[in-house]
Amino acid sequence: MELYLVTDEAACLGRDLFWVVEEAVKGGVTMVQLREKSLDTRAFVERAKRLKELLKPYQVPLIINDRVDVVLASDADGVHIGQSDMPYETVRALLPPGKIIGLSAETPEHVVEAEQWDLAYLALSPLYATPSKTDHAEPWGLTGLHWVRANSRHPLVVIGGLNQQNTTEAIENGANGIAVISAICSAESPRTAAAQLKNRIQAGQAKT
Ligand code: TZP
Ligand code: MG
Repeated sequence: MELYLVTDEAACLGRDLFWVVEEAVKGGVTMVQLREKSLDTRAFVERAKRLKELLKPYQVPLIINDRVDVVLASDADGVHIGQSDMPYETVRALLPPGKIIGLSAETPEHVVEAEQWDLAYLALSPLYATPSKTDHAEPWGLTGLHWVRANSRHPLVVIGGLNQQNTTEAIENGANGIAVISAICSAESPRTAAAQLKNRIQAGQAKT
């Protein structure tokens, strides 16, 4: 989850979502989350199956937002849950062994509670305010990121407002990875944008 792409067709400037994802993966994306807030279930499953096939040769894991049933139906690699989705224990009990779970944390209480769980990553949501998610919580900012780093054993992903300008500092300040929608989906070249973000991540890692 070093460079984690979260999909949003509406952010793709009219271009095909599968093309955007494949370009981004060629540029260096290491994990993809299919996030669909308005597709019906059948279309969601079809899209998940197609993405899973697309990502297989690249060995990039596919994570499904919110929906454990879509993970099972598409044989995706795991699920991303938020604080109002199915609770962790229920998700873990429903998933076969080997599937991974990522969780969004919006408050210090969420971070502390998550210490007891087996998570592939904890996502600080949002790091910065972003128009890509209108109902987001109070941003963590770098001060919040510092606190979480000191209080969590999980790999940390930051999401919300990450771009070419602020990626390096997020990594320097304790994030293990960044998750983006618009910095890749809305870029003129998703492939170049991903490659440049990867460089910014590496620059941050070199300073830590
Ligand atoms: N969750 C918290 S912020 C966000 C999500 C899905 C949107 C991130 O989009 P962007 O364009 O990378 O700020
Ligand atoms: Mg959710």
